[in-house]
Amino acid sequence: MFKFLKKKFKNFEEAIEEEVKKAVETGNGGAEAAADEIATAPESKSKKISEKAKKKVEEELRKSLELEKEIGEKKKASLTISEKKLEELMWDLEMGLLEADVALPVVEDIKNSVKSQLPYISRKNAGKAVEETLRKAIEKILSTSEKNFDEFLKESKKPVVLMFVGVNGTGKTTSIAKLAYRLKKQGFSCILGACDTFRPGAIEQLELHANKIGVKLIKHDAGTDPAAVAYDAIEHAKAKYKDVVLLDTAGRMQTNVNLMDEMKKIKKVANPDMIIFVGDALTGNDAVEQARKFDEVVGIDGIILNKVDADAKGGAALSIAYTIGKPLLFIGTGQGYDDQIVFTPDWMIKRLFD
Ligand SMILES: Nc1nc2c(ncn2[C@@H]2O[C@H](COP(=O)(O)OP(=O)(O)OP(=O)(O)O)[C@@H](O)[C@H]2O)c(=O)[nH]1
Ligand SMILES: [Mg+2]
Repeated sequence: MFKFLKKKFKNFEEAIEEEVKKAVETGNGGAEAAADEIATAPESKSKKISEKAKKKVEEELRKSLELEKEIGEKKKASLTISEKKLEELMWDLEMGLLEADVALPVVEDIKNSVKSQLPYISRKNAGKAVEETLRKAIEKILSTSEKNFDEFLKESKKPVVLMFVGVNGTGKTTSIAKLAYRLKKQGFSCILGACDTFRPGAIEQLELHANKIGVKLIKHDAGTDPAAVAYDAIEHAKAKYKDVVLLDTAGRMQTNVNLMDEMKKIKKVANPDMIIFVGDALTGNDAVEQARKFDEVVGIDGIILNKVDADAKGGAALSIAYTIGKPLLFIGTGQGYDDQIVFTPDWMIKRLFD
């Protein structure tokens, strides 16, 4: 998982470390050494302060502040890698991220964060320091995903209606089955609505899952109006005091106007509490573009990204929430009911750096 992206980050860390080492060996690290020397000074200063503390506290404090400023300036001047080399390494990083299917705005953000922090990196443990800088940049990017789905569900008025949308084959039906399985285990009662009346076999596919998991399915005949199925599923849930309605919909290309219109109709009738876009991690930037289009047409509230188990690159998982501005709620890591993980920034950061 995400091997490719992980490697790109590692390469960058190692390249910076290598360059810093070279610069120190050839004697270009003087300013950095001076800064390191000064960096140890506040401790001795503070000892002095404690000795003469009573009278001179204010005076020392002022000196300390000046010293801190001085360290900052020296550190800034301490980068031992030439501007040209740095540009070269940044370029390699940028290309690596693009190859890993990281979306352009995310690449820009990472680049800017790293660029602004690099001048402060100490020559000691430069690789580790660069990793820390990258981690911080990634944390910031992933912070869009800090929505807590479980809290949302607990707090929402029942029945909570969830509508799943996305292009063909991204794993909508499987995601619904996984989520219903999870919710049932948590003690929520679920109703599945078979609103994919378009693709032959789609109703049977969902029915099979419903039977296996042990949840109720509401269905009409193939070819009928999916909005009517949604309506019935919700009415049923209200009458039987069920907690959650999960509406499957037919996969559609974001360019298919008729099917996109049909989705608007389902939305109008169902008035869902959450529209969840389901994407396929393996499609990289395309998944991000699809999410953007679905958001424009119908408005999405959250994202599930599937097939992450087979995704060596990692760009879609890193980029999708930040680019669309909607949280990545779950990721699919296989075909089994248990293969759905709550997405957290920490989860991804661990996989990229540990
Ligand atoms: N490896 C892996 N396969 C997955 C994952 N999620 C779904 N799949 C597989 O992807 C295929 C398509 O899944 P579906 O759930 O039918 O996709 P869909 O979006 O409902 O497809 P349509 O109804 O045709 O639009 C199935 O073979 C799933 O088992 C995942 O997280 N990892
Ligand atoms: Mg389906």
